Amino acid sequence: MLIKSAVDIPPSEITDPDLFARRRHFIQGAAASALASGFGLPALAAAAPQRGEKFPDIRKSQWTVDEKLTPYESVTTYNNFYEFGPDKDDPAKHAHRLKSRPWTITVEGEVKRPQTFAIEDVLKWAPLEERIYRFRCVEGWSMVVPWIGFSFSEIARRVEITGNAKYVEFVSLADAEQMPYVRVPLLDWPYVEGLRIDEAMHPLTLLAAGLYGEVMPKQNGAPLRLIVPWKYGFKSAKSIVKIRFVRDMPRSSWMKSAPQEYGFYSNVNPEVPHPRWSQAQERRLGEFLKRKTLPFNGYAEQVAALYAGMDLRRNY
Ligand SMILES: Nc1nc2c(c(=O)[nH]1)N[C@H]1C(S)=C(S)[C@@H](COP(=O)(O)O)O[C@H]1N2
Ligand SMILES: [Mo]
Repeated sequence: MLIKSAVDIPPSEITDPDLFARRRHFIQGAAASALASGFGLPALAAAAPQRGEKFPDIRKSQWTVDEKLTPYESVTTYNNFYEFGPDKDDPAKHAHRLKSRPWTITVEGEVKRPQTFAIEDVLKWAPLEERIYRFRCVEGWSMVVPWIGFSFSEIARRVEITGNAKYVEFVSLADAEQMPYVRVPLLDWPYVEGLRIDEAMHPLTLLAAGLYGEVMPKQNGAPLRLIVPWKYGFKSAKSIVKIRFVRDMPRSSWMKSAPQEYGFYSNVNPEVPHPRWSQAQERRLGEFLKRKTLPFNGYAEQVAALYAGMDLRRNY
């Protein structure tokens, strides 16, 4: 479907600017007509995004890389958050419409104590840590971000998962009143992603509530989003409202939109090209020269054992 394939072509890989322009025009036309009823196109974000509130008492973490940080400005203005539009600057322009308080997160499925938590309570589950992670988008750009959060595994203790919990499904908010592009079939909404239970329970898997010492900017997935640093960025679902522990492998929004391009695992792997471009290299936001992409995004030592015996070309 044209409207879907257009959004995930990395701008850097476009060789035919004319074709790109036509596709963009098509998307915008479709978006405009979908929006015509009821939802006025938002005015440009009033002023520069407000810097967020600081978290007190942030601990340092052992799960941190010693690399040059990507500037706050780049991390918060070059985003993928399709609920707010397909262009990199759409989230920073439109995400001010997101109401990140009050906010609840429902935890259900294969758990002894399904519950809906207020975000304020979720943030008390564990001490907040600063973790500097590499983050690699499937489109070929990457960044190094000081996230604030705690390991997802803390959640299991709260809800007592059963032995039937083999996978975890993460569901993002899909509210057309706040998110204009939820009226546009760019993806199958709500945005859904999934992990195998052992991937979810790995200490590197982070529930992030902030970055650069501050509450999460809305364009980066306020109030709480996932970060799975050894996988392509799309696994890291934003603005999570539901976490489901399930028996069967979830079908993510990206698997539904293009199964031949986006598999369930989506581990960063320089040796397995995306069907339309290589994954051997990446460009750090703000840098000119490309660098080599590392297996598991540089986290092989920590996570490769999770995939022992698996054919990672087939399980991409
Ligand atoms: N709900 C939701 N989550 C999402 C996305 C999205 O469009 N919607 N985009 C994904 C993709 S493709 C990437 S690369 C990262 C981008 O995170 P960032 O904007 O904080 O860099 O968010 C991921 N999580
Ligand atoms: Mo991405």
